[in-house]
Amino acid sequence: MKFKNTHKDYQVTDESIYRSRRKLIKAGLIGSAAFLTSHALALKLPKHTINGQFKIEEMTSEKDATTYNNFYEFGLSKSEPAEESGSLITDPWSIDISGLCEKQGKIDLDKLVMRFPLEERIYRMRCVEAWSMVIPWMGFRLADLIKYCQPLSNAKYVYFETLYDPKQMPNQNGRSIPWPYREGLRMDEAMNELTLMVIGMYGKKIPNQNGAPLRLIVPWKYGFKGIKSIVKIKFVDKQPLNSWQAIAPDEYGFYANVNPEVDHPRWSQATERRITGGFSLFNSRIKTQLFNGYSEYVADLYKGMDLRKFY
Ligand SMILES: Nc1nc2c(c(=O)[nH]1)N[C@H]1C(S)=C(S)[C@@H](COP(=O)(O)O)O[C@H]1N2
Ligand SMILES: [Mo]
Repeated sequence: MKFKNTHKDYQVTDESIYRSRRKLIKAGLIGSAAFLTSHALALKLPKHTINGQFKIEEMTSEKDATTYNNFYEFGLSKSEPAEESGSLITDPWSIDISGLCEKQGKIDLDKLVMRFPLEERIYRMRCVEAWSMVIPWMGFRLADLIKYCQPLSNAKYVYFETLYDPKQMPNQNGRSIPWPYREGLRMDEAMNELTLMVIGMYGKKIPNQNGAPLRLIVPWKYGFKGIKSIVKIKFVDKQPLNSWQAIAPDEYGFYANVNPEVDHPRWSQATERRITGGFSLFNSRIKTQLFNGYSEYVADLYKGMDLRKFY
């Protein structure tokens, strides 16, 4: 796969800064290492670095990534999240930390974000429905947050919950999912360097429909693991039941690792429709990669595990 200019979709407000950055890249001075962006590039985001380590295929346009969504709290169609999520109030926002850890209680998101290094990373996102995108996210490592929480030695999993508030999330009046939306990761998956807590995308604050103000991104897993609008993080000793597994355990497991060889009972996972240049039936079908192409970072986590059994 050829790397294309990762910033072509950006609203770059300061050409000169952009050009000097390109010069540095050409000179090999920053290469794949992270470096500080200017305020111009950061737009309304706090200061963060751009981690070029994960350069991949052509990015999905900002428009597609922010208008073709799954966020059942606002409706079951792909367009409703963007249309209906204006009612969600994301500031102020606090996260409740509990369970098997030293740090306990509510913490203001703004204060939390200030504690950790922020960086942008471009990741593939593969939905279990067999479409995919390439999106520049911005956030901090879940590993940093976990260290801050000081988990106890018997904490084996991290459990997450989305906000439950039918006034702000109108489809929570419906019964599609036993609300709130829930997810979980094994501790070593949560600590993996790829696992991000995301607060921005495309150089801006993350929009409501994509999970504002804080969501999880686990790029080697199916998109449904990437729980949105998180209000609760709990350290637990038993594998938590995630929403999709609770609804249809034969179709959706706890691990949900992207795997072209383990089909969904109702469709193949061998290929995916890559959404670039607008969603259409003619989007290119590409081969799905094991762990969504991130094997080198994550394959060790599953050594000796039967991936058909632990889907
Ligand atoms: N709270 C919540 N989180 C959620 C979902 C949801 O319905 N509710 N959908 C999931 C699914 S199925 C996918 S594919 C991704 C979609 O993220 P995106 O809309 O930012 O592309 O969010 C995931 N996180
Ligand atoms: Mo999904």
